[in-house]
Amino acid sequence: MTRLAGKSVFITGASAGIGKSCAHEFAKAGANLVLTARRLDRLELLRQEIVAAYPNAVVHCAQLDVRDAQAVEKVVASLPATVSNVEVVVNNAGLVRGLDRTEDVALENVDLMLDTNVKGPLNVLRALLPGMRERQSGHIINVGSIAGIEAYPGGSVYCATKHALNAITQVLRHELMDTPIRVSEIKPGLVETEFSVVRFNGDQARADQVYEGMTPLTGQDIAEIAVFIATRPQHVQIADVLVVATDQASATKCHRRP
Ligand code: NDP
Ligand code: 8X3
Repeated sequence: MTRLAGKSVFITGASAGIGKSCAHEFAKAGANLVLTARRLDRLELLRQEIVAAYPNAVVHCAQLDVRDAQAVEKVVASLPATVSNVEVVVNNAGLVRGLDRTEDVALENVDLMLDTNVKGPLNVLRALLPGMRERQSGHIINVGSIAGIEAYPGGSVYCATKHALNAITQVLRHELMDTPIRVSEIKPGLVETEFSVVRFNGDQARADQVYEGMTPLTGQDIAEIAVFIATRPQHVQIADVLVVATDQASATKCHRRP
């Protein structure tokens, strides 16, 4: 039995990549899950996979676009009793679009990234934090990025969103310091998920080039870290984890084999 047994874990962006791996890992740790994303069909398939692997797992799926504050409130307000006391929230939903110079970024992509990566986690926190404060219990795990502490050409908006999330994480630690609620951030470097396919608008070949000649992290690597963070004793708050592939030195430097 782990410290997470029977606890409710709310994951955003659970339909793919890191969020999907988190769903598997938290289920393995005995948690009850709330899986959210826009693609409900994927969540339902994931629920079936998890229940097949862990027959006692409690899994609640909800279609959710984190950009929609009212929808977030509605999903949180209608959680079934088995998962309504959310103990851990993994603020993972996020995306990048394009690699354009600052002056060339399409306005719709500016909004898309800011709304998803910054307003999204804020919407989720606004809905879940009051309950955590009331219960005097909870753990916020934000999925930031190496792009939240570094910057690279073509990343003005995405890097800005992850720097903003880093600021939000730090603010929360101040605001919640006098409560038992913990706040953590994981900042991954290159993780091979659907992230780059989304960045390059479905261009799989271009996405593959991002990881060419190097061994990137996997969603599973990040999920294991998330569960590690969530299973420390109550007095231990892992504030910040920067995790990169062994082949990666910085946001812009990777060792690539021919
Ligand atoms: P994926 O594209 O594989 O997964 C992204 C997830 O976010 C999907 O489940 C998607 O679900 C969800 N999502 C996107 N927009 C929304 C939205 N508006 N509302 C709800 N869910 C949404 O990428 P990753 O798993 O790699 O990305 C997860 C997080 O990790 C992101 O925050 C990303 O910035 C961060 N990250 C990724 C790195 C990488 O190299 N892959 C490195 C560092 C950080 P759906 O489309 O069904 O809504
Ligand atoms: C994802 C990593 O370097 O593509 O956050 O921005 S990077």
